[in-house]
Amino acid sequence: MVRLILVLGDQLTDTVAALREGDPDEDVVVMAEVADEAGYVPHHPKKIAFCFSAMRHFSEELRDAGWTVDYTKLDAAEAQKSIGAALIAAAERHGARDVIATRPGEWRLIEALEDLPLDMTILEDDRFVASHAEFDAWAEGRKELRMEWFYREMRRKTGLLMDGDKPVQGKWNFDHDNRKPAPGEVDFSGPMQFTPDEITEEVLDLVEARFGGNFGRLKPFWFAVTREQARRALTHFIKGGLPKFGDYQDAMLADERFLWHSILSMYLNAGLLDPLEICEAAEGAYKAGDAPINAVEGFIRQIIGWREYMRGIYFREGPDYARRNVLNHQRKLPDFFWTAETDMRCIGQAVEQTRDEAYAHHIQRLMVTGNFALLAGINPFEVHEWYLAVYADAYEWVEAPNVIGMSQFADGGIVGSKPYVSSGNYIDRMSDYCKDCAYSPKVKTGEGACPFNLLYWAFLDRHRDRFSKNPRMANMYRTWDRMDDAKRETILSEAKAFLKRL
Ligand code: FAD
Ligand code: DLZ
Ligand code: SF4
Repeated sequence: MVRLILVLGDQLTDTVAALREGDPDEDVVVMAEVADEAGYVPHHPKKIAFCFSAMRHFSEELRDAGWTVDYTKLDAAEAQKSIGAALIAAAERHGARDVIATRPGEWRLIEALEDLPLDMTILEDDRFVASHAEFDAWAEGRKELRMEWFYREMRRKTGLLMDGDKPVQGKWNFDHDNRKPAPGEVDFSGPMQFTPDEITEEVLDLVEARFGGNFGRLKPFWFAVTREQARRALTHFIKGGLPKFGDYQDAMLADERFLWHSILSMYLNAGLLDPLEICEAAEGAYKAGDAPINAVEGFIRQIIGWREYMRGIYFREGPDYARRNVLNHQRKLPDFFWTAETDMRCIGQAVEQTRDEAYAHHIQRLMVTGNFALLAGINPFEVHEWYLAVYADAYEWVEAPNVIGMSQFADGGIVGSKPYVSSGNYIDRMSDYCKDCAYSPKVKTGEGACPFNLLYWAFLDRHRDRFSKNPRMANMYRTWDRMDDAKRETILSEAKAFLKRL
């Protein structure tokens, strides 16, 4: 009897588990654009357009490869509201009961599939370096789940940048040579951009009509939407961006949105690229002498280290992870996260760029918007929903551990051993934002004081019980305690007044 093979919008890989299990001569692939997936958060229009266009292109590739594909467009008469409803309708159309799926990357959808009145087989998504069992075996019994130790296991497992059982050049991590402040000139043109074809144009019209009111600019739309295009974007980055990726990984410039970053996460997370093929391309550049070790090691660490580690944490911690809030932060997300209307230039710039590109790089996400939300005590679930909506690469398995764990410390320190907080000095050192800001990072209180400065000390003071014994934060508490009482009081009352105005 015919079986249905479910392929979701982030499972666009011809070797994804469900397709490997299926038989093109007998089975029917089900792909569906549905209102629930397009609307469970108000996704950025570019993210929806990317997803639908990549899905439509992939369905054509599957047909060319001999599969029967039952594809429903969002505006088709037979469109369904949810993936579950789409599967039930397809089961009726094809007289099927058995469904083979690859495990989705979000708990809500896993649970929805498990509840369906169909015979579901849900296979592990093995497009990752580590399986769930491998991650859990590594994590079991450890007091602290530090990414660096996990990363070394992944280096050994993949053999990337290894010299037998030793890391090449004798060191696992070359971060010491990285993270230089922003340079004056950027000699990389940024990500490869693609002109929309007919399929994408049709999607753009649909997205404009249905989701034009969501936060974010749909056009110009330049993303790759096929594996072949994503491969070209990869080659372009390896040649032009990778050599300086490490040096300027943490730098921020107002007029340079992409710097030497790869802008590959959306393709990787949707399945158009494979993590190992990206890492092997980077390692190849190192072996050919085209990129230095600090760049290549740093880049590979993000993928086989951080990315895999985040996924391990999400699935290990379970469905309640995104709701965690150990610091009991309850403030509402300020409107300027949606409007960019703020006199804090760093935030205005990060939000504007997010609105235009559905992209911001790691340090903008962590040390600008994330840092501010944490210092200001914004409810982490609201922060999580914002990040999930606005970035083209956002799926909960990778977004939640980055936001709830790394950025907001709402998991109590599973991902990070200390909160990522900083005053305005850090942003000033790593960017050119402050020189044109209404505030100054050098001013600590009173007229023109950078809000990050005020909020930073107020955060430490508010959470003294939790953090003052953390050896990595002891210095900051010593500095705070050395200030005279009057100065401390001024800082706290100005921070309070600022938060009241939010
Ligand atoms: P590059 O800087 O070129 O890095 C190369 C690759 O490494 C990325 O493509 C990505 O696949 C991987 N990578 C780097 N850092 C991480 C990380 N911390 N976790 C997982 N993968 C990583 N990444 C997402 O893919 N989806 C998200 O929803 C997401 N949300 C984030 C939210 C916050 C608050 C923070 C601090 C980080 C988040 N990240 C997320 C991680 C990181 O910011 C993005 O992966 C990166 O900015 C993507 O841009 P890029 O492709 O140019 O990456
Ligand atoms: C992100 C997204 C969007 C916007 N729309 C769809 C859709 O209509 N159909 C679909 O199959 N997938 C979509 N996706 C991707 C899913 O949300 C993603 O598969 C789950 O969140 C699990 O990671
Ligand atoms: Fe941001 Fe403060 Fe610098 Fe202004 S002065 S850009 S608010 S860090």
